[in-house]
Amino acid sequence: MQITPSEAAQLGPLTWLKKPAVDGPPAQRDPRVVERVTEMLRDIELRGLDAVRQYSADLDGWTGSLELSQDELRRSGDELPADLREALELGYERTHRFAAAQRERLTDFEIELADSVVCGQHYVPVGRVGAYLPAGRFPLLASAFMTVGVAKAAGVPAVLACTPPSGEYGAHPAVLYGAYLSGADRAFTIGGVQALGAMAFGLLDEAPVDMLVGAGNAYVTEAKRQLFGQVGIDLLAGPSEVAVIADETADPEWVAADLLGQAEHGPNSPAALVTTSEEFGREVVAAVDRRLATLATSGVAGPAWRDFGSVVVARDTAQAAAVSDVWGPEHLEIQTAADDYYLKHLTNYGSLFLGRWSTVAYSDKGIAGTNHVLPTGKTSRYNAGLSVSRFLKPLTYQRAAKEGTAALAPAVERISAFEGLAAHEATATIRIEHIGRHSGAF
Ligand code: HSO
Ligand code: ZN
Repeated sequence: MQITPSEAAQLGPLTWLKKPAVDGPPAQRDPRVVERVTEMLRDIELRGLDAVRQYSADLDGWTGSLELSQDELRRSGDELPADLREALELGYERTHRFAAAQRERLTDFEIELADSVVCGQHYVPVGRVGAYLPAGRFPLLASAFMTVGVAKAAGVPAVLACTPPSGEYGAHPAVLYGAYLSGADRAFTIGGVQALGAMAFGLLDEAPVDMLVGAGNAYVTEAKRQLFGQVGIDLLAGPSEVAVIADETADPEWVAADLLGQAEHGPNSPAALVTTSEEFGREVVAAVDRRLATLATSGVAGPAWRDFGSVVVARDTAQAAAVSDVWGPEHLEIQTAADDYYLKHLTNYGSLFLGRWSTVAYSDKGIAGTNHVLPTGKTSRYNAGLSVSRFLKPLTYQRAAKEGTAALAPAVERISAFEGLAAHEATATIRIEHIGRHSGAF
């Protein structure tokens, strides 16, 4: 749980039943990664596709074709077991329906702020988006729904998808099937920094992408950070996080299972329980240890829990909510007798899972429908997860008729004159004078 000592002091006395072995948040931005990514991006910008091909061969062992045909994309599902294909189709469909519902609720509007002066706002999609679909330690099959699919639901006309090869076998068919379902316009077997560079520098399509989205390893995240500005991004994803607020009405085994459900993402994935019951907290600590003894991914989840796992007892619901809000975890589960209190009062989290029957993995896989590209590392203070609105620009416009001049021009003249901006002032004066000459003063 990422809470600084001074934040902890402000929260009042807390009982820690389990403290993380590592003091402070997971390390960020290794300088060697920063330097390597800078070098690679410079090289890719300079040498173009030759550099991309060389990195693909050297780093990923891939010398095959970079682009997949639409036919290959369509046929990627043929290689999958039917039940997996159906599960993916369900994930795409639910994620798409939620994104489409978000889109419908973003409404354009016009408002007449003064007589004959209308201001308006309309949503216009970003033109070209590049999505990175990771397939490293674990291929996360729902990533395409969350990025490609949501961009398409927003109306983005051109969406490219890049996914790394698994050695000589090329891109993972299940990842490709996700991209196909999500409506990717073009798909490429390219991984890491070279994928992001190729999309951002316009090496894969007729123009550079306007925006890069999707999570990846430390190199991918650093490449997005360095390219930000030149292109837009969704967010910079750090290690996946989970917090559970639970009381004695929850089942300690379920809570332990849910904590480990994200701890297995990586050895520096924080997982925390905040509880109002000390006895319940102790039961969860014991249950996590028991489950780790047989968990297939305990090699990752074990160190994650040891180094970044926390169990904290809060004195009441208000303090539990305050503790959670100071961290603002990526995923937050609530399993208490007062779930609605938390929904009403919490302000910082990536996505909220209310009640014991909601669990993070339901959303992770796209089956629940909400997005799994979410803010980490305390960035939920100012950021929300990926949604259609990120791919839509709320563009504003105004339309003033001649009759609106009285409501606009005199005040603009006064302000411009005070600022000493004579040419600004003249843009108002010239209109006032026109009316004075042609139809008398207003
Ligand atoms: N929890 C990850 C997403 C994911 N996990 C997909 C498994 N599959 C980041 O929110
Ligand atoms: Zn996950």
